[in-house]
Amino acid sequence: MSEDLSGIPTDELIQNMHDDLYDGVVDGVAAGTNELLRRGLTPSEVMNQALVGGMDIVGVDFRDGILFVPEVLMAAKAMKSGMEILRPLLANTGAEQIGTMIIGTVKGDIHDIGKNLVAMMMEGAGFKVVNLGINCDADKFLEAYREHQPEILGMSALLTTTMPYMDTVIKRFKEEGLRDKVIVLVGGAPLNAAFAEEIEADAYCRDAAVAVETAKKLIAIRRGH
Ligand code: B1M
Repeated sequence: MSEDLSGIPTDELIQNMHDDLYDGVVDGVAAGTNELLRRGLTPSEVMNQALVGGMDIVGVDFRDGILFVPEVLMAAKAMKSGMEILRPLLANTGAEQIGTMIIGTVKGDIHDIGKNLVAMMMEGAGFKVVNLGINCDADKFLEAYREHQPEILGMSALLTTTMPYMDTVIKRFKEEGLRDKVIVLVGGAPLNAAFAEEIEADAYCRDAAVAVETAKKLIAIRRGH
């Protein structure tokens, strides 16, 4: 999709980007992202409609055994090319710094697209974000807590087999006497509010926008306003 995109209707362009994401065409996704921004779509609209929408289709065919890991990795690479273009736009809203968040994908799990999206949106909302990456064990979260003294600890898990590790992290924070000092937000496709409650996280966040809202709300409550 390196041709002139200006004549393609927006709906069709988004559809083409879904196809390019599905096929792992990095340049096509990057070019489409730039073109949608040029047309005046907001960075969030481009992210949700073109990128997340495309990855949802990949997810369905991955689940159904139509796509396999190598193809999904290519799709992830294409998605990241679009996210890189959006990152500075989402992260530079000039918002006043509200607080600090550490965030990581838990041990055993290497999915990082959603977690990175949450990190970007939190930065855009005025948080300092320390992104700990993937496969984070409890020690890594604890070390980062001690170094950065964040108000928010965010954890992401995309696998039903790794989500229980969030409980391990929270228990370690309790053992170290640190649990009450930090707001714990959790997210990822297999989670829900009941799970968050069960492991005594402060909240489950369905998506990045909810993570931002919830973080702001819980910080305000904690600060007493
Ligand atoms: Co994987 N994978 N994957 N995968 N993969 C899933 C998660 C799966 C649902 C696919 C499926 O079967 N339909 C399935 C899990 C099934 C289950 O456990 N119930 C699965 C599987 C099985 C696997 C492997 C085991 C496959 C294998 O090897 N046989 C393997 C595991 C590797 C491991 O982690 N140890 C694996 C590997 C991979 C790739 C490496 C190929 C690649 C990851 C690349 C990368 O991330 N760099 C990959 C991908 C891309 C997916 C799917 C297709 C897409 C995930 C994604 O990026 N979505 C996924 C299918 C799906 O989820 N529908 C799938 C887009 C992203 C924007 O959404 O991550 O949900 P999401 O994030 C959202 C919210 O969930 C929330 O906000 C985000 C933005 O709105 N959120 C948070 C997420 N984290 C948050 C943290 C917060 C708050 C909100 O903190 C406060």
